[in-house]
Parts: sequence; C-alpha cells; structure tokens
Amino acid sequence: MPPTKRVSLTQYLVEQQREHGHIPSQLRLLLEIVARACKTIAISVNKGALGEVLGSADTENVQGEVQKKLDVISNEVLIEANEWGGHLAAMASEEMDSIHVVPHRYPQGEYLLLFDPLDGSSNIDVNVSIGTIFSVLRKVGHHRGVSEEDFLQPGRAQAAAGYCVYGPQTTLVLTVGTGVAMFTLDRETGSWVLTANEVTIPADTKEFAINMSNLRHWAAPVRRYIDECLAGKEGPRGKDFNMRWVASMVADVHRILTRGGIFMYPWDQREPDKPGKLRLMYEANPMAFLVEQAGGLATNGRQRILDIVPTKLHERVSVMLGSKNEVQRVTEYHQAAD
Ligand code: AHM
Ligand code: MG
Repeated sequence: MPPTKRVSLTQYLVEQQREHGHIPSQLRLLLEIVARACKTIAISVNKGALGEVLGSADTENVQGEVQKKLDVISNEVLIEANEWGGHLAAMASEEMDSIHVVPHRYPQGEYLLLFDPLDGSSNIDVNVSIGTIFSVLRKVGHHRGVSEEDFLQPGRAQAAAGYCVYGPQTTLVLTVGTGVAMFTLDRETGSWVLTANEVTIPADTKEFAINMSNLRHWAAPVRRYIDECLAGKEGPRGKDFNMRWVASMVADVHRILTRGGIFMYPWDQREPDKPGKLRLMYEANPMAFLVEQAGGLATNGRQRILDIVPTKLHERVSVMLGSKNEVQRVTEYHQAAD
C-alpha cells in the first residue's frame, strides 16, 4: 500500500474544531498536554526495573489501596503537566483524597480534569498492559473558586474523555463527542499519529470479560447471563463464547473498541453496600462516553452510566459495557429480576 499522509493529534484537533466548532483553544491545549503527559508516563513504564519504578510506594490512597511507585509517579506527572497552562480550574485523581486546585500563581481556566493516573496497577510489575484514563468536565456557573461540588456532574456532561494504553504499542484513544479516534505513538518522531477514526463496536459479540473468580458472589442476573454464555452452542444462546480478562480495564476496553465484546465488573455480595469496584468518575464515566461514542452501551445493570449523578468524588459503580446487544441483554436480565 502506498504511504498515506499522516495525521497528527494536533491536526486532528484543529480539524475537529473547524468542522464541529466545539474544541475551544483551552480544551485543545488540555488534550495536548494530557497526551504529552502520557508520553512521559510511557517512558517510565517502558524503563521498568531499569528506571527503578517498579514495586510498592509503601503508601495508601484514599480507598485504602497500597500505591505502586508508578501510581504515584503518574499522578505527579499529570498534575505538574496540567497546572500552569491556564486551561484548568482543578483536578481530581483516583490517587488523591481531595481535589487539587490550580495554584494561585497560575491563571484559572474553565475545565476540570479527572484521571486514574495508572489503571491496572496489579499488572505493573508483571509487564502486562496498563494505562491512564481521563475525563474532562466544564466548570459550570460563574462563581469564584472551585470545590468538589463542581465535579459532581453526570458523565453525559463530559466535554472529552480518553485513555492511553501502555502495551506492545502506546495508543491514545480519544473522544470529544464526535466519535472515537485512536492515535499510535511513533517512538521515533515522538508524535501521536491517527491510526483509527470513527471507531465502531460491533453490536454482537462472542467474547466476554469478567473476573470469573467472583462468580459465587454475583447477583442472579449476572450469573444468568454468564451461565448462558458458558452453555455455548447447546445452551439458550446457541453459540460458543470466548473469555478474556486482562485485569486492566484500559486493555479490556481497548480490545472491545477494536473488535467488540462485553466487559463487566458487577456489584457483588461480599460488600453489599459497595455499588462495585470501579470508580464512577475516573473509570466508568470516561469509558462509558467512549463506548457510547463508538455505538456501544454502558450501564450499571439498571441505568445508563452517563446518567448517574455522582454524590461523591470517589463513588464506585457496577459496570457493564461494550457491544450493544449484549449489554442490553444483561441489563434486561437485571430489570426482569427487579
Ligand atoms: P486500579 O485502578 O487500582 O488499577 O483498579 C482497577 C482495575 C481495573 O483496571 C480492572 O478491570 C480491575 O481493577 C481488575 O480487578 P481484579 O483484580 O479484581 O480482576
Ligand atoms: Mg483504575
């Protein structure tokens, strides 16, 4: 095939602004800075043991999870990169107890940035794909200052969302509400090159992703759905299913955006008061925005994830997302059980 003209992230953003007119310069700067920070994180990830970045940081985050060195490094990289540009009012991170307001020495912008700086922490030391997930909101209202309340907006209000997966390739996946685009990092030139546009998730799939070791703790509708998949050709679904579970949401969602599938991290009865494991604002919302923009669905079993109004920053949620017909089916099983 003859070489085609390469489109960079900058060119993509400029063209999106020209065509759709909704990437103001502050948002473009924000996305370029996040993408640059992801490059810095990718360098640390790639160094691994040689960079002394593996292992535990011997600290705990607000959710009581032991932080890895790379969780802490990635969080710092994202904060430092985003503080000075004048595009943000504040940031919130899975790894920080409370919001980080842009210091007074810098101008305050109109956007709010949320991130899971390093998703898939259990995979860091074993050299399996990990990633960064981010979500962008607008600060609504004209009040001075910024507080946690400003962040408590439903996912449908996101101005942009995306993730970067640090795998065999480093890939940035982005939506600004006009479809999903994928950029691959060209390590020789250091630039993000558009490698897939208008990404679409097939409506049907034969692949599911769930941590099967929790099977005995699931609610009946999730068990019913998985039991039927496992029954294969001879069962009610009349087809064989395949299972994948990377244990890095970024990698599992990336596979689904690439070839379809369903991903579930459901509520389970071990901790009945906890809605799920994954975080609504740092993981579920940005992934749900991407998945919907690619023609898929994302629910908590009962409700569209993007319609959930958060009540606190670190809120957790049950997640089912991916190929439309499968997510619809498992959601209907929940509704039937209700
Ligand atoms: P993390 O943000 O602390 O890395 O946790 C989130 C991760 C997801 O990426 C992944 O889907 C899930 O936790 C894996 O959980 P489990 O270890 O139960 O399989
Ligand atoms: Mg995570």
